[in-house]
Amino acid sequence: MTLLDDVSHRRFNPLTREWVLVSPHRTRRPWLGQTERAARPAEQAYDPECYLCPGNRRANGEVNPPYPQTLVFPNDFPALQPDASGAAINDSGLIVAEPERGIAKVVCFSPRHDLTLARMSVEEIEPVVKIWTEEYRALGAREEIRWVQIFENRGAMMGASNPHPHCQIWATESLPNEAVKELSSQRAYRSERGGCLLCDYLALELDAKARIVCENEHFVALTPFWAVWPFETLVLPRRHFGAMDEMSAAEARGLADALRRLTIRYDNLFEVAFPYSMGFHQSPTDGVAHPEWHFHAHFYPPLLRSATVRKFMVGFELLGSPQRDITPESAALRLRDAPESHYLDWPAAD
Ligand code: H2U
Ligand code: ZN
Repeated sequence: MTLLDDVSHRRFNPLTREWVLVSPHRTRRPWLGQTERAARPAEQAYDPECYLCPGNRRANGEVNPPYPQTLVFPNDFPALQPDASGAAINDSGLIVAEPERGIAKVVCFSPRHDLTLARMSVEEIEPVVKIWTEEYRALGAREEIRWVQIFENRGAMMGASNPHPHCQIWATESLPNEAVKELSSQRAYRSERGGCLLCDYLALELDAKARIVCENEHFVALTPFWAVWPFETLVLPRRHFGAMDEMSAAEARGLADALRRLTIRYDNLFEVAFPYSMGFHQSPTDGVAHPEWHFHAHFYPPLLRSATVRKFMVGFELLGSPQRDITPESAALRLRDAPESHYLDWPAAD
């Protein structure tokens, strides 16, 4: 890569078959634009105003039970309706719409309002992985559900409505855009080259080492060669499988451990509760086998150069292609160099 270290270039994303423009020579430009307030972790273990804390009332009037570990409930403001019906519209292939059935749920990771994945132990994250697995399996088994999207918006900057550790699940009748792109790329790769796109990619990255952030026996977190967001990462299992319900107990624990290590490094980068959107891409649940699909998680964090300066997707990025300044290699180096003990646990400096 040395040849491209200091020149504008574009990189190819084989999962989406899209390009990202990289401008490494531009990293020193001054910033006089908008700054954000640094995200501070919630301080109380229980917040009487929080609709996710145990014993509190939600918007629909229901009271949360005194849950000891995790809590799953149907989203009181669901973006999808299970019984959406009506005639599809198709006017000359130009004005096209169809009803979309689906289910939306909320999952609380912990009864503690002040925790985040980075502040939870592996033993505390394991039940979260178990709930994700059960929900993927149960929702995916429904005849009308073809895609189960588990995602976490963390931090007000990413639109999270509440610091209480939680994620959402949207299960849909059709495959969303990203799933369609990734499915077609993984299928084409398998039929043209005989192997798995992400298995082969992981082997290249393990060999190159430049973009590896952290790893354990079962999972590897890396900044993909084609990353768009400054500190974007991809979490990949070493073994080829499509979804959480194919994980062994050791792999489930390995996933909990990988998520913990990665989110601690994120928080330590700027010593803030690092905002991000993350989610899992698992095999479609459309009733056919998916030998091409390699389970993975994407982390898309918006912060760029400090706790208060974020990246915006504007201008050329909306009208052309996404663009980045710092290279994925330098982002990986900074994340790799960040300690694996959380900054809030560091001894106070005198
Ligand atoms: P976000 O933090 O990612 O916005 O997720 C919180 C979800 O919780 C959001 O989708 C739901 C919102 O609709 N919610 C309830 O289901 N019940 C409530 O009492 C408040 C919020
Ligand atoms: Zn709470």
